[in-house]
Amino acid sequence: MTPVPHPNPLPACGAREPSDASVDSPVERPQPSPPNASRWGSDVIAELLRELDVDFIALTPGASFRGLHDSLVNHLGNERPRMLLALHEEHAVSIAHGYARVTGRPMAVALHANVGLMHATMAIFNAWCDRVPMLLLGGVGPMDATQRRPWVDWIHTARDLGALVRGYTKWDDQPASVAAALEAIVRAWQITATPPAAPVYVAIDAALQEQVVDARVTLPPLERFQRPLTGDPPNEAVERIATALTKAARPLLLVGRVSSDPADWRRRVELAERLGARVLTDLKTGATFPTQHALHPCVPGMFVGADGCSLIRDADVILSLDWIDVGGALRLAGGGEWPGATLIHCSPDQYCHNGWSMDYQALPPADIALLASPDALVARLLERIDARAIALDAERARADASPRAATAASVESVSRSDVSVDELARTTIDTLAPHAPSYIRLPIGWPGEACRFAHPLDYIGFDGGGGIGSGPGMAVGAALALQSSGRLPIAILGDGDYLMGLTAIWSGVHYGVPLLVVVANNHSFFNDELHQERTARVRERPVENRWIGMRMSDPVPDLAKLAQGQGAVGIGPIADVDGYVRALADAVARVKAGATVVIDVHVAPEYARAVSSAVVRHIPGER
Ligand SMILES: Cc1ncc(C[n+]2csc(CCOP(=O)(O)OP(=O)(O)O)c2C)c(N)n1
Ligand SMILES: [Mg+2]
Repeated sequence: MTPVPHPNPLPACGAREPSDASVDSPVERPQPSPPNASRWGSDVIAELLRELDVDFIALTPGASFRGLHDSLVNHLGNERPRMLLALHEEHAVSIAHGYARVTGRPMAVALHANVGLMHATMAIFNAWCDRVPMLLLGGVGPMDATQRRPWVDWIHTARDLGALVRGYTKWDDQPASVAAALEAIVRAWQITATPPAAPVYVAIDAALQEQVVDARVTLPPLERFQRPLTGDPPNEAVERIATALTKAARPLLLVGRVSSDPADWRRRVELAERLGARVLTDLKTGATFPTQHALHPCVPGMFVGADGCSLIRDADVILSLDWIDVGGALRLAGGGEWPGATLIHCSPDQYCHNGWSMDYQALPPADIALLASPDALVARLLERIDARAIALDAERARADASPRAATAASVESVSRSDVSVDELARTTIDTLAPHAPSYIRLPIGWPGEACRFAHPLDYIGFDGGGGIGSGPGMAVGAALALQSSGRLPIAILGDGDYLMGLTAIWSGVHYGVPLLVVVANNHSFFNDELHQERTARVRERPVENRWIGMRMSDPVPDLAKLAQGQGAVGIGPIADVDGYVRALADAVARVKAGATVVIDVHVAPEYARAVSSAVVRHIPGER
């Protein structure tokens, strides 16, 4: 994701109404230490975080960073960065992930050695795959063994803690002095947000944090340590791409990881319209193109559907704007062969590919490949592509592209006793439409027909790495960032995702974050039921056993009570559409008054049909 100007600046510290959020409560805003107080290593590090303009530092406490913790509270007065207490390190990272998805800005996260970092790993992997910036700070040591307490300092020290996350962070370091720690953090701050953005990790020796530093240890002059400017697409390449696109009879744009700046959004629409190009988007990224536009004929999903595949096969020139797995999409469309279209692939992603993680996806057969910002390429193409030169083709394409019905009943109903997934989707979008909703997350089985996006904030995106349990944390982080946007933040989560990550809701309540979570509760890790069903079918075994080891029943967890037990408003269980409409009305009023609300809706164990056939990988031996 390209960092964009903060779309919804948070109020300056202390600028909110006193009742607005307990983040500003006096008990959490202690007096900072006087300017001439003695300075500890961690004081200088905390001062640097302030100079870097770090808004928040999410954490679950740990003694390996007790020095830094003290400096944030008692030296800086818990103001810029402000602490966000999370009940699990995975939530701390997910909160930072959701926040970065909305703002493009890195949040800091403090992680205890070794166990806190171990807890955080899945969420770090999610953030890595999603290419969001994040400054991970860890405590470690003391590395000087003579300073270690017996037992606990030994089990919470590792020689190379960064090795735990090196495969899915962009850079890591374990500096050996306070001055080196300052340099490492400035470097980390540059690297994390330089495209492709990704988390970075700096482990800071507990002994360095707790040593007294003299006046010679000063903050680096940050104005002299600017983030590097990244390369513009070369003129010659832009010229070739413009020529290929204007000559194309059936151009296709695959819009993937692009900026969430509304000006970039408008430029993408302009380019598609000038070219008369069809456009595909998907739900792995946030909203990137108006889904109801006539040039966007297919509904978005996690996978390219049959109609999207036929557009790919039909295209003669394809421009991939950092589409996630363009090689895989082309191979899927071609039934294992590459379709004949000329492929132009613009993505800075190769800069962060490594030998551990394969989230770089299939190698695309790119005729022109550009390691550059896709948004910069679109802007440059608009300077060269003259609408009049291709007006006839564009007209033809527009006439061909017939707008879809807004929703289609494309779900396979299994049970009528609960709300169907289609009913859940239709009721949610219709009821919330007047309230400017921002869909932070949608569940795996969501029908693409229910996605009506007209602005980057209409849909924030998915989890990046397919790590279940990130939903509640990401929802809290994104909702925190959306606070002054005038948007109604809503996350629709699977019950498995909610149950794995639900104590992140406590942080939302504690910090007064207005948020609506709707749990599409099918009492199951249902995605995997589909896998078991297909496996059983191929092996000619009883498919009716697909639920065993999947269903969360006997007892059925009471999701509303689990929310109430953390101080949130919990509504439900709801098992009918009328009840859901009433619950939504109640929830909207409460969220607008500042509450964190969870609605438990019992839904039929089913996915939208197009989704069920796409999520299950082909099984060897299957016909
Ligand atoms: C951490 C983790 N564990 C297991 C999985 C495998 N997995 C993928 S989807 C899924 C089910 C998710 O359940 P839920 O959130 O209730 O969504 P549903 O499929 O029921 O709609 C599971 C277990 C995963 N992706 N991540
Ligand atoms: Mg489920």
